[in-house]
Amino acid sequence: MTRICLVSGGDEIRQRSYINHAIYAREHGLDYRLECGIDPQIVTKYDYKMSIVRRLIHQYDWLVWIDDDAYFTDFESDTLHELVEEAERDDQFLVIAEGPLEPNGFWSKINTGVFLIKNCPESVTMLESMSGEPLESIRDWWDDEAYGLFTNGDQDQMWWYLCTTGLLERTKIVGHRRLNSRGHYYENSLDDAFVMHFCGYPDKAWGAARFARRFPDQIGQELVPKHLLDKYSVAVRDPLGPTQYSIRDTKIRSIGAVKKRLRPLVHAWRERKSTK
Ligand SMILES: [Mn+2]
Repeated sequence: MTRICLVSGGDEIRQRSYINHAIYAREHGLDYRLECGIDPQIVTKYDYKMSIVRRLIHQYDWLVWIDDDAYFTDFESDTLHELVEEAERDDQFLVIAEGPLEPNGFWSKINTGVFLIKNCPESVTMLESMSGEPLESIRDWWDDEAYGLFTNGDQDQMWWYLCTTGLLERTKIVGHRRLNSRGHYYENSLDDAFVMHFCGYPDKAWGAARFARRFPDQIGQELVPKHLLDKYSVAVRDPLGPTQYSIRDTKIRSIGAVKKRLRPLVHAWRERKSTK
């Protein structure tokens, strides 16, 4: 049997997404780990993730990384097993989603918030090499038009590594709905996509609560169907109470409104600066 582990973590426990992740893993027969990624070789905040993956890869056949700000929304779907099977069949060592267009215009070729990686020599070499590559030299190589947003982290390092080693050919890049999507792509149903990733949210607990309110009677702030919370004896639910939620909501909305008003000024300033 293929040993698959779902893993998340970082340098601090920020979100209650571990409830969501642990339940998905139990429902689909995956091992699950929440890990602390402290390590001697950390340069950016994203490196905690890569240090965890580097350390665990040897212990499983496949690792599935999921950020702490990404939540499963379709608990029926067995997408992770399906993707491992497809990748094995097609001799691919990495499965990752495109970075879909965000409301602010950002996009990227891949998004490292969720990915599946096989325990094989190519992966081990990639994990060792990519994090050691200075971001300044990757920035020089980067083509904004072709690759999209430069994020100053592991995502750029991975894209650079895949492109410059030819390993892109052995990578499966799937559509965002299949592995790693965003709130504005959900319409009426929690199975409009497999995973909701709260990329770029100023307050992720507020983001999860706000998303859950779009699906009342189906999910709470853990983004897990109620019958599964019951099944796995989850006692603490919806930690952000209605009062706290509305305080944060008002604060975030007013900051958002100010930013929106300032945006044209910032753009004009940037343009003036770049033409100098
Ligand atoms: Mn993330």
